[in-house]
Amino acid sequence: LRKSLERAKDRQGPSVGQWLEFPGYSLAKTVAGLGEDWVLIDCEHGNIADSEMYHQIGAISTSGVSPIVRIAADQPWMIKRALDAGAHGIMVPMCETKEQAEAVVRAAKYPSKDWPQGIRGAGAMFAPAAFDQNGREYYLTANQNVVICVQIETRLALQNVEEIAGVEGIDMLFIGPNDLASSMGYVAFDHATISEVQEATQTILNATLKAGKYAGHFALSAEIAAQRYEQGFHFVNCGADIVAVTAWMSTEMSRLKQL
Ligand code: 3PY
Repeated sequence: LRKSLERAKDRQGPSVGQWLEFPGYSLAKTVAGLGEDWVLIDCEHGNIADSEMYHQIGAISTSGVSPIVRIAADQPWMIKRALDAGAHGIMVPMCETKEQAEAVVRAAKYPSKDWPQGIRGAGAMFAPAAFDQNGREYYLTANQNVVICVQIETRLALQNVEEIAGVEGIDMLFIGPNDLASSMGYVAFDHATISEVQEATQTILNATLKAGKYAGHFALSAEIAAQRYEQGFHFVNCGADIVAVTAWMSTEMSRLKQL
């Protein structure tokens, strides 16, 4: 995951992935063979329970792709579960303050000389395999390898974005455009056409780049993903399982009705 992010920083192509809302080993295994750098397991809005998250992480990581988990909320125990299952990165929704971002970092780091403030408990049984490491190696390298990402998706987060971007240990800021628009009082799905949202997006991107962090943006098509990469973002998805299923099936249904 970090390699793909560095590649994107060198403008050698985006760190690109897909987004899962549905559970299932087979789905994750199928999607993880499509040439992505990462696949995100959405435990915030998806229908993906804790044990399903474990299965999907195994399916994705054994395909040589990085599993990322979007946890449901900024709770240390959720961060611990995702990392112990073997996530290469975590995405934390609705981060609004520097204090919240600092708490996320503490929860995601093992206590060590470099991170004495870390509170992650030792005892990850499945994570080493997801990194192709033994337990000792994993324990020694997780603090450097795991990518910590917070979502900037509210007005308050926008106000505090420079402080959040400056928090040591936060690797990436990821914009959730639907929630950002919603928090500004618009209909979430209209975000792409609202100038206030697009100005906020640029402000967040500028603060992220200024702090030397990775910038991510949600995208549901190759075109949008490419536009966001051109704009300066590093990390973009280019679809989601539920969108792919509904788009393909509804197209075929209407085509059949025309035949
Ligand atoms: C948003 O668009 O608000 C997201 O968080 C992406 O799912």
